Amino acid sequence: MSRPYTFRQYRPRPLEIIDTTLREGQQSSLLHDHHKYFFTTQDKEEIARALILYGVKFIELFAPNVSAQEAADWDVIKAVRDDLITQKGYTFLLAHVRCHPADVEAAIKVGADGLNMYIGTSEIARSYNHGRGLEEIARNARALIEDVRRNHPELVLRFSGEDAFRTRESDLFRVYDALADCVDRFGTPDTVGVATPATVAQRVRALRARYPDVALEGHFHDDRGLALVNALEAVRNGMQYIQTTLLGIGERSGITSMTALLFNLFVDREYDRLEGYHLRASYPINVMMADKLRMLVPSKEPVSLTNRTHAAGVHQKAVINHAATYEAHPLDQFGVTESEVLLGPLSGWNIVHYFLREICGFTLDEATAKAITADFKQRVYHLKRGMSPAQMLIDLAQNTYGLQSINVPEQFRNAVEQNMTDSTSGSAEVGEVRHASGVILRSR
Ligand code: HCA
Ligand code: CU
Repeated sequence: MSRPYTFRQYRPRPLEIIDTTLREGQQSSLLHDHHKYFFTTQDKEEIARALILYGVKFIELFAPNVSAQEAADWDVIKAVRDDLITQKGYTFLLAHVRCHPADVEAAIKVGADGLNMYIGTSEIARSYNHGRGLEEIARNARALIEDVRRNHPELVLRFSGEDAFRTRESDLFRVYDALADCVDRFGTPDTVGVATPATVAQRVRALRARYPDVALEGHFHDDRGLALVNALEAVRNGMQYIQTTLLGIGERSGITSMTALLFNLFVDREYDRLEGYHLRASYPINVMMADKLRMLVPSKEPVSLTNRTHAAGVHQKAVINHAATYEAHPLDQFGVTESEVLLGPLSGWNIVHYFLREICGFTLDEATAKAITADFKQRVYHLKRGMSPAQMLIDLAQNTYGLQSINVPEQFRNAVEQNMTDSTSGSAEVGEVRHASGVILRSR
């Protein structure tokens, strides 16, 4: 099969994300169990397109023999990739394959750019998954890989000892020693999420020392909540390829989130590892993914609006003055371009005064603002369904306290609104007001 471009012509960047949202991500219980929903072909197209536009150069897909649908979707995703070559360069589509000729043949037939081969190497995987010994694993893998190399030298080949972090180092070496001269990368998946930053650092260093000519790839599961920190530690110790998914979705609690990893590298000033990634698209890509999962961007995701949302009165007052008081990180550079202040029972009189005066245009003094706030804090607990705290506050101000807003004649309205809202951010929705400081007030 002739290709316009192959891995041999590519010079890998200091950090290459291998996104596996369309492979590992599809194993998430969020799809199967909770939402009883599967990615449509269109979802996959959109995810692939977003990843490529973001700057990802390696996308992992299932071997096409997993299901007829997966096989058909290869062509669709290839078309998306081809469509973006002029704009973004080439993106490698990698097939996740067992060390099995059936998987390998199917992947080659569908036009994969590379093969991500895996087989369990830990004692438990060997006993309960496939029953083979280390020598047999190495011998079979070598035969298969040599064959692929000979017939398809353009393919980029990776070999992973599945459950690598429960595989004794000496056992992993026995298998990897036999393959080091015929693969491009070794994967070291932490299949069940047992690794810690210390074990990751030790493993990466040992593998680098032993196989200086083979690139290393990590894949860290989040069973202990360490997927992010393990990936960071791997990168710091010289691992060049990291597998991630959008929002970190995957089997069980998932793996490292792509934007969380890149955001942390940025915070730690590892700028050279961020070459080619469109960081400002981080929040939008998270929103796109959350949307597909029919949820909000999770609150634990570092690149989230939650991290720029303030509910406590003390925080709200300070953020209005100077957002950095409660926002330490450059989230605007990751596409979270506004702070959010939620009006609610924890809001203080400062924000109520600010909202009613600056945003709604009421004339009121501080004493009235304090009285309204006290009232608001009681009533907001009994909010009627469908009414927002902001509506309640306006209602209170007008009907209980008789506040008047300045009545601006029609022909001047736009000019005044421009003063009160940030003209650069377009029109504000009802119950949502943008302020020139970049703070957005929203009541939900
Ligand atoms: C799987 C297991 C895997 C494979 C990772 C790899 C893991 O779902 O097949 O191929 O490197 O976590 O070990 O995702
Ligand atoms: Cu996995």
